[in-house]
Amino acid sequence: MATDTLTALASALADGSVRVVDLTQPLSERTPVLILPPPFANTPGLSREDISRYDDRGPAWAWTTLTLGEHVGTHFDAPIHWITGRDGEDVASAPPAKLVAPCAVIDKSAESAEDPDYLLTLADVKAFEAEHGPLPAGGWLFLRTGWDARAHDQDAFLNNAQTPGPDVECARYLAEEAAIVGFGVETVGTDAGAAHSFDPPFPAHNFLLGAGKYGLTQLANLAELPPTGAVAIVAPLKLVDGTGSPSRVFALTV
Ligand code: 23J
Ligand code: MN
Repeated sequence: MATDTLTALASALADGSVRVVDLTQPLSERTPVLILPPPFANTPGLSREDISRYDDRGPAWAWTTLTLGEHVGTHFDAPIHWITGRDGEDVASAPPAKLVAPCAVIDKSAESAEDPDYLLTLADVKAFEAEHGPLPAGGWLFLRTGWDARAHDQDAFLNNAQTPGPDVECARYLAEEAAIVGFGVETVGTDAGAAHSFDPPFPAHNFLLGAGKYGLTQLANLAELPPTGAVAIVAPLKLVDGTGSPSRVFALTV
């Protein structure tokens, strides 16, 4: 029976009736990076240095050394990223079965275009659940805001820290009551740009990571997914003691 399911999936992938959508932003020196206000330290983006480039240092091969923060580009937040989750999982400990899981997509792109500080509320999530059923048990909630269209440009993407995200009550619900394993966004962080001044600060990080759940940022192409029914494949590096990791993220959708 399970074999038939996989055979059917393989056929559907081959004939295109199930599509693979790439939810990953390109990772390069130009990938936008979070900027926290003083006095906080900031992460480097990506930089590269040649080890050799078909030259004296290696005549037939090119390879480079990467420098980048764990939290750069499309990336995964592990529970130990936040002090509330410090006794939880590092990136390497996240079980694969939680990384390949159903995803629901809540679309607040119109609201976010109208108001870049748009806050996702508990009422928004309840309305979504009333229409589409409960958020997927053991799955992901992805917030669509249209922010992926800005990801080619650091200034447009950070937007002077005016970016959408969940409010405190919504973050608490997603962490403590919804049966999801994680929350993913198109913006630079799972929290809104204004969330440093919330109580508690950065509630999505505080509550979700504190509950042992995951974050996922800088997603692309959520517009191609239905509100429910897609399956996410989230692939961070198996980085021992990692607090986060750049990740390749796909979705399977009909
Ligand atoms: C550290 C502090 C605040 C934030 C973040 C990191 C992130 O967005 C992140 O990538 O985890 S908001
Ligand atoms: Mn992060």
